[in-house]
Amino acid sequence: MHSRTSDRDDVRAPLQASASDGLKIVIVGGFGVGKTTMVRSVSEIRPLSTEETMTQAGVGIDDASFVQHKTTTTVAFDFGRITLDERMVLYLFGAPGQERFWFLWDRLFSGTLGAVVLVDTNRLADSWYALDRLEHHGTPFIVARNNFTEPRHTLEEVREALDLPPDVPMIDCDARKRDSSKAALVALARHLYSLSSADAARETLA
Ligand SMILES: Nc1nc2c(ncn2[C@@H]2O[C@H](COP(=O)(O)OP(=O)(O)OP(=O)(O)O)[C@@H](O)[C@H]2O)c(=O)[nH]1
Ligand SMILES: [Mg+2]
Repeated sequence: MHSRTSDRDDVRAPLQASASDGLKIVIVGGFGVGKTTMVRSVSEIRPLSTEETMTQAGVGIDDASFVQHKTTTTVAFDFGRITLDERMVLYLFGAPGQERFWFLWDRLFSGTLGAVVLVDTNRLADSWYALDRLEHHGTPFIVARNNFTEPRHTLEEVREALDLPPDVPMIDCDARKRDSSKAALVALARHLYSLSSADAARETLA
């Protein structure tokens, strides 16, 4: 297996000495929904990707009809980093989307604070597995709709279709754009913060 890196030239982003809190975040979702693209667009270091050329093994299993120009797929994980402030650093792990690599997911979730679930509303059912595993692990998450085509539904309609509770944040994003991917991570950080504040308030009241 070879690892491939992106073309970024702004790779000299040393970890600040003041950084003390590393938060592990995973980007999950169905096959070809844009997980690697999101890690690449937002990482401040040249991301590690384990992309391999798609082979016959995926024929009849992976629906590539929505991602016709896609020639590679993640076979282990993507890794990137983004500094939130002087102390906080996010470590980003993009999960592999092809079903035969799903056995890696449970390991990837270990020590994860939260997740961004990328969904393509043309293929909503592809998100079931991610949502199921996150619920199983009790990992907090937000849902980011990666708009490959002009959206035809409101986010509330998507919430209903995915049967998501009202407190799960949902946003639109374009995984190819750094600002948009960053906004997804900020939404997740806010969500995690509000959950931990709610926990602290409950403990105080108890
Ligand atoms: N039009 C459009 N294309 C996108 C967007 N995000 C990703 N893509 C393209 O969709 C394809 C799939 O993206 P990847 O980032 O490889 O998807 P992935 O989820 O990592 O795929 P697997 O690891 O194989 O599951 C690539 O060709 C991207 O350039 C988007 O927001 N809009
Ligand atoms: Mg990928």
